[in-house]
Amino acid sequence: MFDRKALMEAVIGGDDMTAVELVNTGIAEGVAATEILNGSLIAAMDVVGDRMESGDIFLPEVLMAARAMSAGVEILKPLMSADDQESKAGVIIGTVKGDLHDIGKNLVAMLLESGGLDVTNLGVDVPPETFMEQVKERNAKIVCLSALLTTTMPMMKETINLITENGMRDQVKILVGGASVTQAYAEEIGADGYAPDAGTAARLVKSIMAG
Ligand code: B1M
Repeated sequence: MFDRKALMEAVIGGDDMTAVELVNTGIAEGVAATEILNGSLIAAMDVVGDRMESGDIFLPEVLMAARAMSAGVEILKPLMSADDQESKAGVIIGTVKGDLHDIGKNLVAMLLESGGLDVTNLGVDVPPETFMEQVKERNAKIVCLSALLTTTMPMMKETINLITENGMRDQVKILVGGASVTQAYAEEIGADGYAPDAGTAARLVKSIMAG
C-alpha cells in the first residue's frame, strides 16, 4: 500500500531507488500525481530545508534529497499533462543569476508545458542580459523569474530594469516566484505578478494568455 510517510523518508534520506519504487506504488494504486507531489515530495523538501537551516544536515545530504525528489518528479511528469493543449504561446523561465536552485522552477516549467504552452527553460544562474535577449529573440509574452535565496532576489529587479531600459517592458508580463519571494516584494520591484507555487503560476500564466 502507498505509504506517504515512507516516501517522505526516502526523499529526506536521499534514497532515490526507494523513492521511485514508492511513487510507482502510489500510481499503481491510483493515488493522484498532485497528491504524491504535494503530500510527499514537496513536503519532504520542506523538512530537508528545516534540517539544513538548523544545521542537522549539510549540502551533500540536501543534494541527495534533491536527486531523490527529481527522480520521483520525472515519473509524475507525464501523468500531470493537462487536458487542454490549445494555447501555444511563448513563456521564458529561469532561475536568476547567482542562484542554482531549480527544482521548483522546473516544476513550474513542467506544469506550463503540460498545459500546452511553448516554454523556454533557460536553466539556472541566468544573467539579466540573457533574459532580455531571449525576450527579444523569441518575442516572448511572459517571463517567469525564480529565486530561492534572499541574496539573489535583487537580480529579479535588475532583470526587470534591463528589460525596461531596452524598451521591451510593455510587450512582456514578468512574474516572480520562489521560496523567499512574496507578493509585497513582487509589487516593490514592479513585477506583474507573484505565484507562491507551481499550480498558481500555471493559473496566472493562463489567465494572462487568455486576457
Ligand atoms: Co538551498 N537554500 N542553498 N540548496 N535549499 C534554501 C533555499 C534555504 C531556504 C535552506 C535553509 O537554509 N532553510 C536557504 C536560503 C536562505 C535564504 O536565502 N533565505 C538555502 C541556502 C542558504 C543555500 C546555499 C547558500 C547553502 C550554502 O552553500 N551554504 C546554497 C546556494 C547555492 C546557490 O544557489 N548559489 C544552496 C544550495 C542548495 C543545493 C544545491 C544543495 C540544493 C538545490 C538543488 C537544486 O535545486 N537542483 C538546495 C536545496 C534543495 C534547498 C531546499 C532544501 C529545497 C529547495 C527546493 O527544491 N524546494 C531549500 C529549503 C526550502 O525551500 N524549504 C533551500 C522544493 C521546491 C518544489 O520548492 O523551490 O520553493 P521551491 O519552488 C516552489 C515555489 O517556490 C514556486 O513553485 C515551486 C513549486 O510549488 N516557485 C515559483 C519557484 N520558482 C518559481 C517561479 C515562478 C513562480 C513560482 O515564476 C513565476
